[in-house]
Amino acid sequence: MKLQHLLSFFLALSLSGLQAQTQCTDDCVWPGDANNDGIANVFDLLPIGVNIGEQGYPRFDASSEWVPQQAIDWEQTSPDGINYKHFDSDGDGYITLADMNVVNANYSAINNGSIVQTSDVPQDMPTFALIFDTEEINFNPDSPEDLVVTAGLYVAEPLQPIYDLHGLAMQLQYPQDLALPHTISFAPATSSFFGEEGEIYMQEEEIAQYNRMEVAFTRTDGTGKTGNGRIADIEFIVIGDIIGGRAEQEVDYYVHINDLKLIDKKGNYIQVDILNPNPHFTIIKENTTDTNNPSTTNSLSIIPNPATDLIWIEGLSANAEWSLYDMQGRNILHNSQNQIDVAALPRGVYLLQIKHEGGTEVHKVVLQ
Ligand SMILES: [Ca+2]
Ligand SMILES: [Ca+2]
Repeated sequence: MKLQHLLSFFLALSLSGLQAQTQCTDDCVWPGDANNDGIANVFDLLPIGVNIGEQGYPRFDASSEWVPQQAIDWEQTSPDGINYKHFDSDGDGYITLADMNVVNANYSAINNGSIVQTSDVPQDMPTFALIFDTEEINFNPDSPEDLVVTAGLYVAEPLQPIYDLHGLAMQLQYPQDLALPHTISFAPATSSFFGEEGEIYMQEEEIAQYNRMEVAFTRTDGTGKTGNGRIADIEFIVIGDIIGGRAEQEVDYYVHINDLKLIDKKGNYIQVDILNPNPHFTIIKENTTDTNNPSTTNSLSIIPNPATDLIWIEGLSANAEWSLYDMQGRNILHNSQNQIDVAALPRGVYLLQIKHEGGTEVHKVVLQ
């Protein structure tokens, strides 16, 4: 620490003591918003991860609360112009894994993501792709078991590797009508050039209200890795009941890469060329003896939808039963009556699963 910084540090300490009631107004630290874009989410884990081990001025009166906090500028600034004080989420003067926990604590779902630009990218950019391990999967409506489909995240090509990759964060949009909450999970890939489990800090967040998974992978030892290939595995579970209740013979399961950031060991963001922003696989319902059985299609009506107080299930047979799930996958109500009292439930989106003699169908219900 240079003498002048030391002096200004103690001066600021005494000033901040005098101005304890004054709100921070200029270049304030919001604990967890490391990249200073207004919210705390997976993308903030990248600059923290790159700079683990760095140290600077602690914040006076530091807290991890989501309030703007006065902080003295550190001597270090990232390549994109962010002062390192923003990476010290908890304000203790050290950038450590503990600062990532503050991102977690102040996690926000507000940002709906920016659409990834794929046009006008230079030819020499490293590539990025989400590739499903299978293009088609068969589903037997007679024994509706859950389907498991895996995919990989691939970075760069053998002749055009990515250099010094330190971390990656992305938002993945999933189909609300096909993916129930908690049916998508990520893991570092084995034998990856980027590193394996244990070398990599991974955090995944589900923003069920926006049908979105957010994930970050960051190395924690300050090094970057050069190479190409699969760096992460993704597992998708498709609940058999959902497919069994649909009329179509083929159902496409699309995901969309909403936002993506890669960072190198020096904190520079690496631009990549996303090969396919809308990857998908197709679920093919096998022909069974009663393919034209109308009762296997959605035959019931949910009235009204959106609903406020009461929902009626029109056409519900005597021996049918239903379950209402919230978007966290919790079973809220279960019954067999043809009316549902939803007046007391929090407003939002729910999934109504109805089991009847013709099969199972799932309806999305909105309470407003
Ligand atoms: Ca942020
Ligand atoms: Ca810290």
